[in-house]
Amino acid sequence: MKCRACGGKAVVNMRQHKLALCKEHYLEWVPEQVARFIKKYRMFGPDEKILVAVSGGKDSLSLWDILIRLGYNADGLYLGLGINEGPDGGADSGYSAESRRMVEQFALGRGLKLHVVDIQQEYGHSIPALSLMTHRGQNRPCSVCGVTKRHEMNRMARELGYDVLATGHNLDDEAAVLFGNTLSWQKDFLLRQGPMLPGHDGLARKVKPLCRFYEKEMAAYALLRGIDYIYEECPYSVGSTSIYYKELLNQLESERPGAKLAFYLKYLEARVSGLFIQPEEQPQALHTCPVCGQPTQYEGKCSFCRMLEKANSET
Ligand code: Q46
Ligand code: ZN
Ligand code: ZN
Repeated sequence: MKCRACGGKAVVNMRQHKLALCKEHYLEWVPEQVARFIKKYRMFGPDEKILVAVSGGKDSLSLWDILIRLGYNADGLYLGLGINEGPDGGADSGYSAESRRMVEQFALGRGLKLHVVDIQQEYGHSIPALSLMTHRGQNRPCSVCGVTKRHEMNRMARELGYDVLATGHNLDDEAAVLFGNTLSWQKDFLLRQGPMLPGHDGLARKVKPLCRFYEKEMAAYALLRGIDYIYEECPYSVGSTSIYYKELLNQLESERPGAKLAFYLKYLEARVSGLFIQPEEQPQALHTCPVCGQPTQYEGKCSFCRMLEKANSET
């Protein structure tokens, strides 16, 4: 297989794009594509301040690397979830400790600015502890984790004066979410899924510059760039519905290369053509949480503050 750009030995072959590239040209192609998507979906301009949510995985660290290579003003945000299960367990080992090490090493090695919020230090409970206290002893932390991450990412973006919050969701992530929402025609969720969600009522603008890259394309990028990342997934992701949907979509993709990308892109076209958004259905106006001051769709306290209150009443 030869590189389309130089005729040298190709190391990446993207069947869905009918494109094979050598290391050098692949490492140029990825940021060029990201720059194109940033422009196409009007994510942000050259002078805006970007906060990149980094988990220590290949996608978020690659995104940070690419934005810096493209000359953007991008700082990192790491949320310490206190998930210490994993190979060794214990407070300074396991998933959270290892992922934090990866992120800190990445930032330090490149002289980048990293903000760290440790949820346990900030609020008195780790994510698994919050989950146990709010789900009557059941250890299913993903919903608590999702609420907390959304709350903290928005809080930090606003408090620190960033224009936009960027996450490393790739095409496999986005297609799996879309598949789940489509199976049950979750119109509200479908409305809110896109490469760029404008900020409003105290909600930061959110962007996903990697949403058109296959997971294996990002893995290849991280590997070829020599980015050290945490290979393990969060232990609570095992057996999740989203992993099941990813497997189904991978089966489809293996027989029909490009099917996953087409599914997502056709959805984006339908979305802008007004299939989902009727003119009278603009985003719902938000209320302000009286406890933390963050936007919420409920009148009264936001989901995060209600959850924290419940956990504190249990202790
Ligand atoms: S980090 Fe949190 Fe995920 Fe772990 S506890 Fe669940 S939601 S699986 S992306
Ligand atoms: Zn080449
Ligand atoms: Zn609140």
